[in-house]
Amino acid sequence: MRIHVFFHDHCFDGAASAAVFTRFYETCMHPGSEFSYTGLAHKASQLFDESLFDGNENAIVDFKYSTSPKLNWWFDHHQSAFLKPEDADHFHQDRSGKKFFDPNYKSCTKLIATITKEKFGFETPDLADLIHWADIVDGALFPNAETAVIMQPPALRIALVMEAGPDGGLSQWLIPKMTTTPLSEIVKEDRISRAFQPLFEQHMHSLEYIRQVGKCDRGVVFFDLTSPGIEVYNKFVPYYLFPECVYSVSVSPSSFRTKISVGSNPWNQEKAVHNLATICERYGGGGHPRVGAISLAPDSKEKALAIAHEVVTELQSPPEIIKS
Ligand SMILES: [Mn+2]
Repeated sequence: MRIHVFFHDHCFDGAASAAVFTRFYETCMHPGSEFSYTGLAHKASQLFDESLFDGNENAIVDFKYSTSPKLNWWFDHHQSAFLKPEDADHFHQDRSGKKFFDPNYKSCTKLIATITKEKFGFETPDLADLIHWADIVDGALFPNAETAVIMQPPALRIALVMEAGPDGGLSQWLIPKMTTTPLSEIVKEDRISRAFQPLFEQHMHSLEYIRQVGKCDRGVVFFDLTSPGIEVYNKFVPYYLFPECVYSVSVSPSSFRTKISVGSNPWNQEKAVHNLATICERYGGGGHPRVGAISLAPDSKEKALAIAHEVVTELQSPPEIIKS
């Protein structure tokens, strides 16, 4: 069997999900299957090209639903998993027993591990560390901002290389390794360690820039990274630098989009009462209740700044109605 697995690209949870799914499939479905992997990114308009579903079986993990009849397996935990209401209806009518959605999970990796254990009896003690860290990384479950920013644990170093690295084929190389090799070994691989050092220096550089231009007002820190052209930053930096803030809003550039990131301080959650996915959805974005993003076309800096300003203002005021 040839299995084509689609996963959330440049994302630790996306790769870990693909790795756990692979082990599950090999163990419980068809031993000796051949796997290929394709990463997917959230763009202003992400449509699935059906011709991509060219495996004997096709799977999507940690990414939006597709109604294609060629999609056999699907696991996701994003609140905005469905592009259209019809997609959600299609999913709810599915009786294959191979498509699963639960937005209460912190990571898709944990969702896959839990469901495959419950429904298919899949046991995977050697992947417990990978599953544990996918949950921490994707769920922002760090004990403090310093752990997330200083990055001692191997999973965090690998996540940095994955999220920020220009190495396009990294996930395809990493996913098969993740199925069998401990993170403490993977982190020592040249392909990771060589990429890590300059990225960590860049990370410290962007940290200093955000320290200079970031402003925290009424619980919301805002910074614009379009002028220095900083495409990626560690999302915990604002909370490390401004521990008193509740939300962070930023605008960052890249070749294929202008991105507005909206996050909430994991160490100040009792004050974070807005649903960020709902706010972002209003502007065509999405995410989770505690973290979301809006993608615009690459030349939309002014529009992005205007939207960011609206979001900042909204987050500075209490939600109009808090439904219980
Ligand atoms: Mn995820």
